[in-house]
Amino acid sequence: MEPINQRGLGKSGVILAVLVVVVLLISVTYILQPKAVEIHLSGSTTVYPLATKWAEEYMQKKPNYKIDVSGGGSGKGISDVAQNLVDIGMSSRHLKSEEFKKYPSLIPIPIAHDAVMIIINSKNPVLNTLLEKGISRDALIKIYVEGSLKSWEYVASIDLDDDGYIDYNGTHALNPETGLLEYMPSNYKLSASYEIHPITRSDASGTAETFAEFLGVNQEDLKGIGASGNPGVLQAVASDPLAIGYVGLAFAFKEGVCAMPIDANNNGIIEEHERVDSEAYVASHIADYPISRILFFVVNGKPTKEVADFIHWCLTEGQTYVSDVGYVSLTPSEVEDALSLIR
Ligand SMILES: [Ca+2]
Ligand SMILES: [Ca+2]
Repeated sequence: MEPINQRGLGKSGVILAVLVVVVLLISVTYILQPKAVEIHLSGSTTVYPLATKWAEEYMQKKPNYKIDVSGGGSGKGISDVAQNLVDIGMSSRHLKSEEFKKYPSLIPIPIAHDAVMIIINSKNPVLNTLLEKGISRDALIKIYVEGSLKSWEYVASIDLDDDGYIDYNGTHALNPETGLLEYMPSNYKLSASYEIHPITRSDASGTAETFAEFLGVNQEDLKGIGASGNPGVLQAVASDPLAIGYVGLAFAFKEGVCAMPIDANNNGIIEEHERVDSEAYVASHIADYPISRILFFVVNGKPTKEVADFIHWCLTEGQTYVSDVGYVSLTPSEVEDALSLIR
């Protein structure tokens, strides 16, 4: 007689053994596999392209990391990290004293250098003169803060319409013969073809704060048409021949726009440190360039080991990618100082 029962037991025994082996294999694979790590960043649109590049490179090295980078401006990055909504806030400006007071556990870690650049449309009616003469800090104050200087004709000091006056705004013009600003007739109309269209940032922006500080004011004092993020300003300037805007170095040498030198000391001459020949030129003169700044990662207290490892990599191996994205890497001693903040 066939031992049916025994054979049946034998079969289930084999199945059980196979199951045990499968479960063991799965557990071993699971234990050996590095655990999945998620890191979230948000904030400065200036830092965004650099952080995105770092995230891509790091995730290639460590496939168990998922690093997610979003924009929103420096203000958002700082408040996000302060509320633990993200692991790292990105900022293109120093923390304000009121932010330190409100969130004393925030630690800003320098990650790279950047410059704030003035850009104009490459079809500006007086492009060549502007690129040669640059724009003075005083003129930028009149355009962005006082709102009194409204004509490209005046910035270039060229009487484009040959009416004997260099247009300044609707009621004033510079008489080239007397060199004085004169009241114009009330019906005097500024030529629409020379009217300056200043573009400013509509989001809480480190770029805007840095630019405003250079002009001696705060971001909210800047006049102009609002655009969101560096990409928004770039797009607005590239699509309007009469526009002027300010962006981070990585956004200044793009299709449709030209970087304009700033006569920061108002002496009528564009000196070596004020020139903006190319991205590489500005990068190599960053210490003397009139509007340069440091970019930051901001953490809330000592970061976790995984977040600290990522930041450590950004500050060491990652520095080689900084110039790829258009910024300037830290000096070795700056790297040392930054590393000490996460140890
Ligand atoms: Ca004129
Ligand atoms: Ca100068």
